[in-house]
Amino acid sequence: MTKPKLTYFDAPVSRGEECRLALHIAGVDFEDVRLKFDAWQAHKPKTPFGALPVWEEPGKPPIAHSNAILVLIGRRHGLHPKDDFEAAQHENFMCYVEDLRAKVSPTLRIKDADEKKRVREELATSFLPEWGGNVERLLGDGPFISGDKLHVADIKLHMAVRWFVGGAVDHIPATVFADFKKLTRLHDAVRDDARVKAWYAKG
Ligand SMILES: N[C@@H](CCC(=O)N[C@@H](CS)C(=O)NCC(=O)O)C(=O)O
Repeated sequence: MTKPKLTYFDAPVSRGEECRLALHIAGVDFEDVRLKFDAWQAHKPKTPFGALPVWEEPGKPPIAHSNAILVLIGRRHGLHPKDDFEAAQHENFMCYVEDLRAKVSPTLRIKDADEKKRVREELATSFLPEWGGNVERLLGDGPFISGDKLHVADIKLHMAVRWFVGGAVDHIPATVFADFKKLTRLHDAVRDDARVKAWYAKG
């Protein structure tokens, strides 16, 4: 291995994509390893905790967990606050995105269509509005968590909102977070960042 490497599934989503975006914005030259889903079971035992993303640097042990990877990138490249308290505020948002994923991701594996609809509709009327409201109350004048500077935690919140705004999650309305103006503004500000646009323009 001659340069650092991020391994995730071959899809521009979730925990892997937020790490790729952070690395791109930070200007890190990294190997973007995209694992096909059918290669996962063979690869899983080679990862630290049986999950992706995984970050590797020459001569160092691998790092797992998206938040650990994001904070490492953020600290090194000015995308995570230097002040300890402000950093913890950012990390509480990052952990809260993981709470959201822990609620919604298991519904991807529900096989029964009626049960999936029931569970997702319940999330759409209870957990998700509560989640959005809690984030909204903690956001300030924006557009990002710490004003006009984008950090890794903003990327993470953006990815959480982006999951739903396209309407790709059946039974969860694309408008589930629309009432939360600050959260929507943050999502849009990350989407419209020139570096983020450049990442998607690469194709
Ligand atoms: N807390 C971990 C969760 C990692 C995780 O569950 N990753 C999913 C993909 S987003 C995964 O590897 N799923 C496959 C599996 O668990 O077998 C993180 O933030 O990275």
